[in-house]
Amino acid sequence: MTLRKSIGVAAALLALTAIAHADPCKMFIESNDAMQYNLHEMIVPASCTEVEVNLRHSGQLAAKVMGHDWVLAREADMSGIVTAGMAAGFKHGYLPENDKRIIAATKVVGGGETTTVTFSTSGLQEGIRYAFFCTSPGHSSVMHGVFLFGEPTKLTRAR
Ligand code: CU1
Repeated sequence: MTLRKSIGVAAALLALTAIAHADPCKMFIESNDAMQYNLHEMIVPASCTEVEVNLRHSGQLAAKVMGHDWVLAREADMSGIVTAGMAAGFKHGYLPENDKRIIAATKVVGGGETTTVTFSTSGLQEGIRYAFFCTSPGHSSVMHGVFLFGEPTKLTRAR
């Protein structure tokens, strides 16, 4: 391959990546060895019928030591799910089985790993405060954020 050709291929790949990231129904969130997400708010337009969330662990620590997941629920359900997840343990991805409060969840990943979850927005309502959080024991106090579906201005004041 000539240099010019490889530059052309690289440019085409970059353009493709830009298109993928521009899709508002596809979200990318990172986590690290310092027990952090890189986002504190995620807003999905009401036009999305499906949402794809990609969670990357950019650290190096193993899943058993510093594993992270991405779980979506109503904000009021977060602490209950986290407690039940802790009881379920690592073997079950720190998630209670068949828990209807969980809207979407990824598996737990360790450093260098990526995981994806795709879910329908048919169960989501505008104006409700949802939360995304990590169910690894002790993580949700830091690793959580607000998740909104549709116009943020329609958010009700009440929790
Ligand atoms: Cu975590």
